[in-house]
Amino acid sequence: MSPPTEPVASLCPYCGVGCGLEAVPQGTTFKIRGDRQHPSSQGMVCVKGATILESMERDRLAYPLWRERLDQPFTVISWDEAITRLVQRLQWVRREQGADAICMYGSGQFQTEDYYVAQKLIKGCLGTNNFDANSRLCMSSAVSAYMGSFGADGPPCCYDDLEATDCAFLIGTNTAECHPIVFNRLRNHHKRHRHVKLIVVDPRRTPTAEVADLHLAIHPGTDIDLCHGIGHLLLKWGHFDAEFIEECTHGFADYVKLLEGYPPEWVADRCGIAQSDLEQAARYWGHAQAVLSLWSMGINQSAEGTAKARCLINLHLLTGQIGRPGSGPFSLTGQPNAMGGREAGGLSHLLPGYRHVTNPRHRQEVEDFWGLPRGQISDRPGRTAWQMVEGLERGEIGLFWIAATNPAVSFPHLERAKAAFLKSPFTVYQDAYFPTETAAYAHLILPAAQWSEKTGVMTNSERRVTLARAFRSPPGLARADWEIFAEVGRRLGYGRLFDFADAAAVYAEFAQLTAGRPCDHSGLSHERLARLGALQWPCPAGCSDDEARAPKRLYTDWRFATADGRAHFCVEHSHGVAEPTDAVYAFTLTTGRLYGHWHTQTRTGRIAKIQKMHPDPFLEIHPTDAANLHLNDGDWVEVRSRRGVICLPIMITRSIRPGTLFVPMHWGFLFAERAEANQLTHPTACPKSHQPELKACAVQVLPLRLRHLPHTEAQQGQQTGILLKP
Ligand SMILES: Nc1nc2c(c(=O)[nH]1)N[C@H]1C(S)=C(S)[C@@H](COP(=O)(O)OP(=O)(O)OC[C@H]3O[C@@H](n4cnc5c(=O)[nH]c(N)nc54)[C@H](O)[C@@H]3O)O[C@H]1N2
Ligand SMILES: Nc1nc2c(c(=O)[nH]1)N[C@H]1C(S)=C(S)[C@@H](COP(=O)(O)OP(=O)(O)OC[C@H]3O[C@@H](n4cnc5c(=O)[nH]c(N)nc54)[C@H](O)[C@@H]3O)O[C@H]1N2
Ligand code: SF4
Ligand SMILES: [Mo]
Repeated sequence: MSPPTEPVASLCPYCGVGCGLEAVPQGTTFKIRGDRQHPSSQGMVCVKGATILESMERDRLAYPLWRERLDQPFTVISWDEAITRLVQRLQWVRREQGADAICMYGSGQFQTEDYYVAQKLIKGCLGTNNFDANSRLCMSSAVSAYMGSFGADGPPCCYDDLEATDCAFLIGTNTAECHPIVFNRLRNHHKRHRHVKLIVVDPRRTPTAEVADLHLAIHPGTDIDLCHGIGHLLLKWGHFDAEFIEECTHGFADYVKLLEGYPPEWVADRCGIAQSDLEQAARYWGHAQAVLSLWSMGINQSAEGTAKARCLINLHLLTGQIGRPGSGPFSLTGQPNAMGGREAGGLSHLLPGYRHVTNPRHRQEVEDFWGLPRGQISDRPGRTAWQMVEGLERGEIGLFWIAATNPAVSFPHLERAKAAFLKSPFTVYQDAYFPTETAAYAHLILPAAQWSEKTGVMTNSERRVTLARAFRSPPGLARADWEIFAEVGRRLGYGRLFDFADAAAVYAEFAQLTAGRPCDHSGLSHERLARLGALQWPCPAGCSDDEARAPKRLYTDWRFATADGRAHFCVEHSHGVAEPTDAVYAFTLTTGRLYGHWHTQTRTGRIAKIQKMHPDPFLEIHPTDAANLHLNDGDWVEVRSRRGVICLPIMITRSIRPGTLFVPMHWGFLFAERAEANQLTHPTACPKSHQPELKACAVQVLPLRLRHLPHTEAQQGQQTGILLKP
C-alpha cells in the first residue's frame, strides 16, 4: 500500500479499554500517540499502546508453512497449496467424521469482520457450532451473568460514569495495571473529589488497592459471601430502593431470605477481613448517590463465575444503582474486541447479533439472512474451549483450527491440553508471529496480517466501536483473517456468500444483521465511523449524527430484556473454590497480569523497554509464609499442584495475603524454563459459563536449593522444528 501522508486514526489493539491512537507518518515509519478526539481515552495511552509499533516487525510470520508430522521441520508453501490442503481436509473430515469433528478456536483479538466471516463459514456453511474463542477463559461469566440478571448480554455503563460516580467498587480487577486508562480517569476523579470513595476487593494489595479508601483483602473465592454480607447490612440499615425493587425486579423475597444467613461476624470471618471493614464497605455503598462496580477476572475466572457476577449485580438491584449516571455493574472487558466477538456470535452457543443457537427463531433469522436452507445451522451448542481438548483426547476431532491465540500457554492444565494437541491429526494455526508455543503443535501455519496492516472495527468495554484502518503493509504474504476465512468459503463452493469487496462490505453485512437487536450496529458503517469517530451501540439505522455521538447507557428506562421486563435477583450460595487447600497442598495459588506484559508475550516479549520492566517470572509470597519455609527473597522454589510443577524465584511481599501465592501468566516455554502458571491450574469451570477457574488452585512450595532444570521444552521445540525460520 502507498504510505499515508496524514495522521491515521486507529485503536490500541491491546486491552478492552480501547484507547484511540493516531499513527503519525515520520519518514519511512510512524510515531504512535494518543488520539485526543477519542471519547474513551481523550488522548491518553499506557506503555503498551505507546510501544506497540516496536513489536510489529520482529519474528513475523510471513509465509504459509506445512509439515506432514509434528516431528518434521516446516517447509514454506504457497497460499494456493495451503488453502488446497485445508479445504481438502475440511471436506474429508466433514464426509468421514461429520461437521462436528471440525473445531475453530478463535480470539478476542480478531476484528469484528474476522469474527463475523468465521461464524458464517463454521456455523453457517459447515453447519457446526464448534467455534469458541479465548473469551471463554475471559468474559463468558460476565456474558451469562448479564443474560441471567438482565435478559441480554452487554455492559450497561459508559466511561463517563467513571467521572460521575461517588463510590467505585472494584472487585477482582487490578484496573491500574490491566485497564490503565480507565483507572486514570477514575483515579483523577477520585483525587479531585474528597467525597468519592474507592473500594478494592482483591486478595492482593495491587497498585489498584494501594490508592483505595478501603481495601478488602478477602480469601480467594469468597466474593459471593462478601456481596451477600454487604447486602445483609444494606437491607438491615434500610439502604435499599423499595420502589425500584417493587417495579423493576423479580425474586426479591427469596433474596431477602438468603441474606438473613449472612450476618457480618460470619461473613467477616469467612472472607478473612475485619468486621469493621465489611461494615465500612456497606456504609460507603449505602451513603453514595451513585455506585459504580467494576469487575474483571477475579470474578469471571471462577467455578462459580456467573453466580459471583450476578451476586454483585444483586447489590445494584437492591439499591437501584443502575441506568443512571455514575452507577451500574460494569464488567471491564479483557481483550480489545472480546465485545465485538460477543456481538458477532463468537462463542459456541451464540449467533451474530446476540442470538443463541438454541433459539429456533434466531437460527431462522440468520439462515434466511445468509440465504442458507432452514435447518442448516445446528441447534446444539458447539464445543467450548476445554471441550475441544476433551474431544481431541477422545479422537473425535479431525481438524483443529486455532487463530489469534496461543493456547499452548494460556489453557489451564497445560500438560493435559498439550497432550491433547499432540493427538490432533490436523492442526491449522493462524497467527502473526513465529515462533509461538502453539506453533509446536501445528501442521499447517497460516500467516495473519495484524493491527496496522488490516482494516476493521473493534468494540471496547463501553460498547464503543472504533475503526482501525490499515496504514502499513503486512509482511510477506500475510493476509487478514477474514480474507483467509472467505477464501476457504469460496473454495468450499460458497462463492456467493463470501463475495466481499473489502472489510467495509463485511462490516456493512454484519451491521445489517444486528438491526433491532440489543447490540444494534445498523446505523454504523466504516464510512460513518471514519467521519464521526468512534461511536457506541445501540446505534440503529436512521439515527442522526448527534444521536449517534451522544453517550449511551443501557436500561435508563429500567425496562430489562427479560421476558417480564424485570431484572432478576440471583439467589445462590457460594460453593467455595473447586480445589480447596489441604495439608499437602496448603497454599492457594492465584494467577494474573503485570502492567507491561500482554498475555503470552508474542508482542511485549519482543519490546526491549517492556522486557526491562518485567524481565523474569516470579512467585509472590507473604513474609510469614517465606519465614516458615526458611526462604529468603530471590530463592528458587518448586511450586507443585496435583497436575504439574514449575520452578521460579520468590518475591517476598506484604502485598499478598498469607496462605495465598501469585504467579504472573505471561511466561510460556519460549520465554522461560518451566515457569508456566498453567502447569498448575485446573480446568474445572463454572457450570453456566464454562469459564475455568484460572484464579485458584491448591499448591505446595518446596525450596529448590540447586537450580536443576532438566530437559526443557524449549529444546524440545527446536527438535520439533518450531524454531525453524521461514
Ligand atoms: N497489562 C496487561 N493488561 C491487560 C492484559 C494483559 O495481559 N496485560 N490482558 C487483558 C485481558 S484479556 C484481561 S481478561 C484483563 C484482566 O484484567 P484483571 O482481571 O484486572 O487482571 P488479573 O491480573 O487477571 O486479575 C485481577 C485480580 O484478580 C485478583 N483475584 C484473584 N482471585 C480473586 C478472588 O477470588 N476474588 C477477587 N475479588 N479477586 C481475585 C488477583 O489478585 C488480581 O489482582 O486485562 C486486560 N489488560
Ligand atoms: N493462568 C491463567 N491463564 C489465563 C489467564 C489468567 O488470568 N491466568 N487469562 C485468560 C485470558 S482472560 C485470556 S484473554 C487468555 C489470553 O491468552 P492468549 O489468547 O493465548 O494470549 P495472546 O498472547 O494474547 O495470544 C494472541 C495471539 O494472537 C496473535 N495475533 C495478534 N493479532 C492477530 C491477528 O490480527 N490475527 C491473528 N491470526 N493473530 C493475531 C498474537 O501473535 C498471539 O500469538 O489467557 C487466559 N489464560
Ligand atoms: S489502556 Fe489498554 S487500550 Fe489503552 S493504551 Fe493501554 S493497553 Fe492500549
Ligand atoms: Mo482476557
